[in-house]
Amino acid sequence: MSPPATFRTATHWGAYDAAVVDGKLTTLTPIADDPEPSPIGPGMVQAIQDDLRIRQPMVRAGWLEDGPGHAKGKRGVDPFVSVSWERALELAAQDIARVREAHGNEAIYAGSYGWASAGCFHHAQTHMRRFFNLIGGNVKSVQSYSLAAADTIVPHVVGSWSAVYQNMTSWSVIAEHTDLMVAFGGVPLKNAQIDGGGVGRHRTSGWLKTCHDNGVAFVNIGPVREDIAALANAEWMTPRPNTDTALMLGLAYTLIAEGLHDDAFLARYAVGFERFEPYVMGERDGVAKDATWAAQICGLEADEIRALARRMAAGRTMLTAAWSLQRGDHGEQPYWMLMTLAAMLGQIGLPGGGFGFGYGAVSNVGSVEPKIAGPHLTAGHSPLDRFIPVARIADMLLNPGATIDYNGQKVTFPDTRMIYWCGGNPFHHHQDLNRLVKAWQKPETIIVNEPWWTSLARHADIVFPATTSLERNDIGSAYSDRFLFAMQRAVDPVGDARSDFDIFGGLAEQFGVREAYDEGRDEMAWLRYLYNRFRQSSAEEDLELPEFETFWDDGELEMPVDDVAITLFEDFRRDPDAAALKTPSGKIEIFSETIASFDYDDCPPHPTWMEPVEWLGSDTAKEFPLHLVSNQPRTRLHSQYDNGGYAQASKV
Ligand SMILES: Nc1nc2c(c(=O)[nH]1)N[C@H]1C(S)=C(S)[C@@H](COP(=O)(O)OP(=O)(O)OC[C@H]3O[C@@H](n4cnc5c(=O)[nH]c(N)nc54)[C@H](O)[C@@H]3O)O[C@H]1N2
Ligand SMILES: Nc1nc2c(c(=O)[nH]1)N[C@H]1C(S)=C(S)[C@@H](COP(=O)(O)OP(=O)(O)OC[C@H]3O[C@@H](n4cnc5c(=O)[nH]c(N)nc54)[C@H](O)[C@@H]3O)O[C@H]1N2
Ligand SMILES: [Mo]
Repeated sequence: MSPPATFRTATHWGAYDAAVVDGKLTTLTPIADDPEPSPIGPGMVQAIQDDLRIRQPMVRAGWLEDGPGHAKGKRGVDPFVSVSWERALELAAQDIARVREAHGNEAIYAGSYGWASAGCFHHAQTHMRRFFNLIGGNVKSVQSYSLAAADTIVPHVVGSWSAVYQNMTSWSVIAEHTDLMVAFGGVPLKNAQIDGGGVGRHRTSGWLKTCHDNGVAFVNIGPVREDIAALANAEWMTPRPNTDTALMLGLAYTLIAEGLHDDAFLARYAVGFERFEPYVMGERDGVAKDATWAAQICGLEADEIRALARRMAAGRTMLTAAWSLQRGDHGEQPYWMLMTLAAMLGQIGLPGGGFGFGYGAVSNVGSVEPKIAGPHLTAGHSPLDRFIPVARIADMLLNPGATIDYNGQKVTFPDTRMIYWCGGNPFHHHQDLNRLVKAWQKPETIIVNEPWWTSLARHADIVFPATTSLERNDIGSAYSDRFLFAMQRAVDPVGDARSDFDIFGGLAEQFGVREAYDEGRDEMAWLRYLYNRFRQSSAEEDLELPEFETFWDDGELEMPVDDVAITLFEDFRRDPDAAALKTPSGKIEIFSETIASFDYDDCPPHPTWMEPVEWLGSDTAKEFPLHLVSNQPRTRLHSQYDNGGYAQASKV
């Protein structure tokens, strides 16, 4: 046996060294400098070359025999036949051309949501978009399953979601200044393993420990105790899932009733408190949203709620909510209410006070790492401007031509004849999968690039086998930290798999746009080009980076930049005129005239408790008393590497 060769690689859950013996991947070892490496990485070994890999281009037998448009429930049931690359590319290109000619590019949905793999060149969806942009575009998706409600409500309240996300108060500031961190949905370390594009160093559990050692008290509010690790010794409150807004209203009532809210802050930095307060006090509907009212809805003790409100007002308090809270029915409300509660406490913009979202949701939230946009591939310009909100896919397929309300706009669903998906899995990520399965039979053709026989690949007509990142060269660069990793090809492509770059290159060739698509560069030429472009823009900011070859041989590059220590909205607090928020009033909008103008039944103009469709306080819960919390999995990223060793070992 020859000695193992080692290759550096990067994943959404960290960087590893891959050992390969005789062409076979044997181990993935976390890089030495990562203080809390994720165990998902080593478990990839079992999956990369396993029997679930798709080894040749495959076509659904019924589609091949009867032609496009003959699904009739057979997608996901029919067998597949293997075809050559030449034939597969020709079939796909001919059908894309047919759909464009007969129905226009708006009949092609390539919204293709999903996490794909780390690597700034081989980013699956960017290649797909580069290709479609060259042939007239496609219907795309906007926003994410992660954060769509936050992304929509937060701008109405404080002006911008990205400004909040990118400037979340740093852990170092919390550790130094915060007395009490009240975390709705906790700070789940299981989730902090991950970050889009990678994690150079995992530090969240270290920060939790530092905070605890410094005397920061934690309250974990949610259904799962370990959403805050035992090392932080958090108190635990367990309201019924999906009732956080009611709990926060009960806290708000107590603050008002006991004169603990900050009138001066509300007058100077917020608008609309005077229209929200009567709702809380029950002056309009006769229902006081007091602690007793909240306790009944949430299944808590009223005294617990009152005591927490008093404690929040007594010291420096950081309020935070997990992303999961906005991923439920009326998901806008707990986020709006959290910001309102923080405004009432009057500590927004003070070190260690105010609010934040998603500490622990991914590794970078609160991190002291500077956020750096590393090398990246661009997709070009889309000639077609049609979109759907991402989670509307089943609605779109089932209701072509229907018009829906979306954040004050109208969106009309296109008549989708073709779907192209790559780097995601709707059969993992969509809600109500039975409805999706039904909707999925409607398009004439579905094309998928995938490394494995996932539920998505099994429900396609043409399946292109894609390589994994261990079968190609790339650069690992997460926007969330200062590290760049060489991702060195460790093993040969499994079977006849090709990279998404090669697959779309092959399709571009059929349409006569290959030159525009790949700009005459092969994989390594692209890596050099992207790296050098980044090196040059860094030099303009006086950051000297090594030459590509040095970086590539070292396997890692740490950018010479300092840690950050951010307090969210510090500038706004210091000078609310000069640093006005990007809301219509320039202030925090507790009441939003914009939202009032939408006149939506399910989103009143100030934070409001509305019963969710399903919850444990409803009448149906008497018959069905189990609430299933389908949170993010500890042992994988979504559906990825469920066939890996770590996830498999966790199975019951
Ligand atoms: N019940 C429930 N559902 C949820 C959630 C929940 O909490 N509960 N969370 C939601 C959230 S927040 C999200 S973000 C979504 C995630 O949903 P997705 O991002 O769609 O899930 P993944 O399993 O990461 O899908 C990625 C797919 O890309 C494939 N892939 C990886 N690398 C490559 C590549 O280089 N090329 C190609 N062509 N394919 C590649 C993988 O094999 C995998 O099948 O799920 C959502 N769904
Ligand atoms: N290991 C791992 N980490 C991941 C991911 C993964 O797939 N695997 N996915 C990544 C992605 S794409 C995203 S978007 C983030 C998502 O980040 P989050 O949305 O924060 O993650 P979740 O695990 O869905 O939810 C966090 C916790 O909220 C609690 N919770 C659920 N419902 C309620 C409720 O109604 N009220 C309260 N107070 N708490 C509730 C649950 O106990 C859950 O453990 O995670 C990222 N991190
Ligand atoms: Mo997500």
